[in-house]
Amino acid sequence: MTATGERSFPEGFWWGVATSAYQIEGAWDEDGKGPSIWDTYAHVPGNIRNGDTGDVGNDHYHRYREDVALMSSLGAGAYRFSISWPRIFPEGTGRPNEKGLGFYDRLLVELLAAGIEPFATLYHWDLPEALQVAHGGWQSMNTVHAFADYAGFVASRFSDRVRHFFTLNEFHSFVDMGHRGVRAEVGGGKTVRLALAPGLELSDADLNQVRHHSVLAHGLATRAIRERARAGTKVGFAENIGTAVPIIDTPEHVSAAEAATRDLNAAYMTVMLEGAYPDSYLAEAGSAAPRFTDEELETISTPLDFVGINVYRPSAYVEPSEDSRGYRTLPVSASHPTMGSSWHLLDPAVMYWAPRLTTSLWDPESIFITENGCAAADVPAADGRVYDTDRVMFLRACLTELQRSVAGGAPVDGYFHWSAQDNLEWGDGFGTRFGLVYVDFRTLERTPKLSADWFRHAAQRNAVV
Ligand code: GBH
Repeated sequence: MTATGERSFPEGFWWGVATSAYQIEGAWDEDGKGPSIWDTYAHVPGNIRNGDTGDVGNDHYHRYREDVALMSSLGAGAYRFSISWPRIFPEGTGRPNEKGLGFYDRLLVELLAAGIEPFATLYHWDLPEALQVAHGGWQSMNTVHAFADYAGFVASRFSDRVRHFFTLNEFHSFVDMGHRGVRAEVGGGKTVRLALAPGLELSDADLNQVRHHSVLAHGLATRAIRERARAGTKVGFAENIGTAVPIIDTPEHVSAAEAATRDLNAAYMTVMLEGAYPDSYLAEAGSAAPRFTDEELETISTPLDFVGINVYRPSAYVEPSEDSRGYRTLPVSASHPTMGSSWHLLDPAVMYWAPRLTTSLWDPESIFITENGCAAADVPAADGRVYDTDRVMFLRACLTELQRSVAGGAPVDGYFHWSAQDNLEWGDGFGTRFGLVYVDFRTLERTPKLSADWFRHAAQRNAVV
């Protein structure tokens, strides 16, 4: 079938689904788990829509067997999940909690028996509350060192079964949204304000220092994992890359998009992959610039086995300009379409440009699309099925663009759909659904959606279908 051949992915391409601990596990205070900053944040009325919390979540902690079976039925060959730090170290440091480790042991048994490759994220935002209280969380180097110790310990325990570890998920999100609040542009000059736990409002200088601590934590953790894991264990990060999409595919416009993408990611991907903060970032920060040493920059840019990028939307549209930056950011049209989340500007082309620009800017050995997906107003129809035609449209369009990027030479080795099932969408609560599988949060019954059929066919044929 020629049509399929032209639209296929390289042999060995991973088709996966993704989740995170706080969003699905529930069992928030079971088996010795300590509270995380998300438990504390969610328990304050007003922080999460409808007063939803992750206390029970999807009850994945008890239903993981059914959930792995569901992933199998989706044709997933890989699963990206996160490990809850306060389940392993209830206070953030100290003695490991064997019961918490036992949960991930059981999950891994189930995944490996199903032939699903586990990819583990070590930090998906659920910082042990004890570290927030004692040290101000990521404001302190104590947390940075505690994270590296935890990462090395987890790798020593699980690297006989887990071959890929992601250090931290979405630096820009948990740092900027958690310590200041971020405004995302959604067209027509409108913005939406986004916040995450711990819900702080730091000064510029303090925020820049937290940013620096987060990338330093990544570098130290990478080294700790390499020291303590089995030889051959692969390490990288997962970042929600800020992507500048060029309007036209010409060398001049692409150069402008490269310069803008490098600036958009200055405090995170750029410093991790280049080992230096861009001059423009430091100049703009002025006296609020982070304090750092050359040795820290070297740690932050420890060579990686792969780069993980979460790709949802363009951060900006740009065109070339004569000024020193080399690009101009364009306003977004008031009628630009969005998907089911307030911030989710729709443009499938970002799935072409994010891997292409990552490759031309930083030339990584390997790239994973660690997240991509959309929220939709999923409602079971009279026949019990969920007809998420908009998610199918989104998936097909994004994977068409990804296939084009890979065919053009971007070294992408896998795609993880966010999410395996509906779950607690942070401040948006359970009402904002990202799953391929519908979850009734009253009964916790799971039902695959129409998009699950699409995903299964694509995964089985290793092609856009
Ligand atoms: C990811 O967040 C998270 O990793 C995951 O836990 C979450 O459930 C999922 O995606 C769906 O939201 O990009 O210019 O709008 C990514 C979502 C990234 C959305 C940062 C808001 C703000 C800046 N967020 N984004 S912009």
